[in-house]
Amino acid sequence: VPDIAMWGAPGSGKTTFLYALDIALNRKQFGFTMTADDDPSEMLLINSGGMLAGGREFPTATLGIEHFQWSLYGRRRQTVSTGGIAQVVDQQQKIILKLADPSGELALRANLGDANRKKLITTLADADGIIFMFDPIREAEKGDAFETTSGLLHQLTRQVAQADPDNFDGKLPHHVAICVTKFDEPKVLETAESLRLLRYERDDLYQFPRVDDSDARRLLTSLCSVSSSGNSDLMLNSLDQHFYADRVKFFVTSAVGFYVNPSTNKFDRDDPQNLVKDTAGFTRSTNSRIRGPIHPINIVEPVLWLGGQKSRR
Ligand SMILES: Nc1nc2c(ncn2[C@@H]2O[C@H](COP(=O)(O)OP(=O)(O)OP(=O)(O)O)[C@@H](O)[C@H]2O)c(=O)[nH]1
Ligand SMILES: [Mg+2]
Repeated sequence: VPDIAMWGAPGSGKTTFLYALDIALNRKQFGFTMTADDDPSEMLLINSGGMLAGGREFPTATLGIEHFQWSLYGRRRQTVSTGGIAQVVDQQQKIILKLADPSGELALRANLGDANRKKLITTLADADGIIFMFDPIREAEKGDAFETTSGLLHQLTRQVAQADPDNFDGKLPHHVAICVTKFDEPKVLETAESLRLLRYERDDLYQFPRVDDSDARRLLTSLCSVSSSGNSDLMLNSLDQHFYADRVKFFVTSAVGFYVNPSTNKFDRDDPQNLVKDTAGFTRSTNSRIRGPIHPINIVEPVLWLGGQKSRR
């Protein structure tokens, strides 16, 4: 069973991502249902729907590290080869999601001595998959993605190396889903548009724009070039250095998705944002609210991708 841990700056959208998972599974036919394996995970499932969809509120900032475990049950189309003949079959699949959701504060250098930081490093070191959240809004304003990433990578690498020095070859063994969050933000949408990366799916009722996974890295690179510190290209470089390229996949995501114009029941390019903010700038649960029904984008996909990888144990 692959263990998955999350990692990203404060306010990058980790907890909202988790809260949106169940709604995302219900919105689109992924063919998976989700059940909780313990009480806190069940509480999150019960509360998350009510909070995001009903109360239209964001979760509060995470303290320490929260651990959840869910099971996803479903069928997946898979190509199997029997006697050299490839066949597409529907296979029953169960994915156990063991997920750690840390406070982004632990990624900051100021909290190096925090006991939970040690725990975060251990959780990440032991995980098979990592969901890495890159918040383009925070990066444009604070520009600390490189600083927070590289410190953690150094500690993580040391821990993995020391745990198994004979087999360590300089790279981390994890699968990593690098998620650009807040795709619904006008700045991010505009950047994707100017790069001509927006795609529309023919069978999408709402005509939401999307960015293909194969273009996600390009968008991230471009968003990095407008970072306020000018250092975020270094972040991408250090991720490249520490992980195997064929174990990294990029996704462009949004937990709340775009606003649906009630009169047309479609995405409206002139009024896309599904968020109301009281304060300009990067956001906290207290100064932003969700505007309408949520339509998560690329929330299930990274989880299924990581969940489908083999555990190292
Ligand atoms: N535009 C947009 N904003 C989002 C989205 N998801 C989260 N946010 C904003 O980001 C804020 C922080 O989200 P959280 O999910 O709490 O972020 P976090 O990474 O868990 O933060 P910590 O627990 O403090 O590390 C929210 O209060 C929202 O204002 C999204 O999909 N789109
Ligand atoms: Mg959180």
